[in-house]
Amino acid sequence: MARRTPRGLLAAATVTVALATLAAPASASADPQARVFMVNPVQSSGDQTLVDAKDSATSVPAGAYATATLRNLDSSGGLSGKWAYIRSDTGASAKVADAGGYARDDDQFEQVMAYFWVNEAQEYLQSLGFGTELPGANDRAQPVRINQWGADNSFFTDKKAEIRFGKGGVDDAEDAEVVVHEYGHAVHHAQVPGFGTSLEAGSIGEAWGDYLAVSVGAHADAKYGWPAKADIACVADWDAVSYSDAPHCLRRVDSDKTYADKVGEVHADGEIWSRALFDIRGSLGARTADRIIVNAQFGFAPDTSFKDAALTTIATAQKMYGKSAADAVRKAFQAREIPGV
Ligand SMILES: [Ca+2]
Ligand SMILES: [Ca+2]
Ligand SMILES: [Ca+2]
Ligand SMILES: [Zn+2]
Repeated sequence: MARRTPRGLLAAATVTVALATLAAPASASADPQARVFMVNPVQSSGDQTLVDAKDSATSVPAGAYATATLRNLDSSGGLSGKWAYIRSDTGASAKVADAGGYARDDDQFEQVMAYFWVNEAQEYLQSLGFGTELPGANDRAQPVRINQWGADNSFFTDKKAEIRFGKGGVDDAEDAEVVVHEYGHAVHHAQVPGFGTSLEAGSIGEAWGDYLAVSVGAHADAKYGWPAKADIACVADWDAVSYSDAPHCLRRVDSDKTYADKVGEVHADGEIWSRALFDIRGSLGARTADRIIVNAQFGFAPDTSFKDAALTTIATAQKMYGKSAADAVRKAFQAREIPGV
């Protein structure tokens, strides 16, 4: 009966168009593929003897790479998309069409890794509801600059809201946990502009980057079925081969540090906070923990203290999930002996 009305005819025509779109050859719309490390080669293989060997292609076996889809790209043909765009200062810019063929000795490999893992991190936050049910947390195209510095240092600059990856030792962007750590700073800055002006706030920033790196890596491993053969609490297993003893870790998120162990350096003191985040994950599971942790961060002052940030996180847990969740969060901060919690 509806087909007799003009509106019904239009609807029928629309259905035909939709079916034609679906029937288009899959190859025409297939997402581009890239070679990436499965978080990092030490974590995925468990081989603590891997070495950088001056960016040698042969020092990492072919089995350390996986082929994965590059998502959310624009139509430029370069590494530019909804959640990330890559600027390169060394070497030619990566082409999406070639992304399935780069190896670690190609400058373009780090560009691909940075795009893939920044996108992966924002997709993870989106999957937690940030950007839909909850406010977005850096839900914009993140600028990333590769190999800006020869030094073994990567950082987030809040003037340009840009992430820069260095290339000392293992090229920093060859380790997804370094990429996501830096992205963590961008997330914090997007949530609270200028975040990190006190020593304790700066420590929370480092802790969050480390924790996010572990969480996004674990999520990706589960999602893609990638192997994880190193301790989950170890951050940047691959970047750290050039400066740590085995098992190689830049830092850990399961240290026994308490508030009394503060030394006045943000990375070291961050291990107090990241252990609390890791314990919240252990109590509540990754998804609930991360929804609470990220949502709480919107309420942190730029110069927050451990105490104030802990109390805000406990209150956020109470509001989102009730008393038992709030109790679990409080217990995690109390175990770190943060005063006033
Ligand atoms: Ca490299
Ligand atoms: Ca490095
Ligand atoms: Ca790791
Ligand atoms: Zn950092």
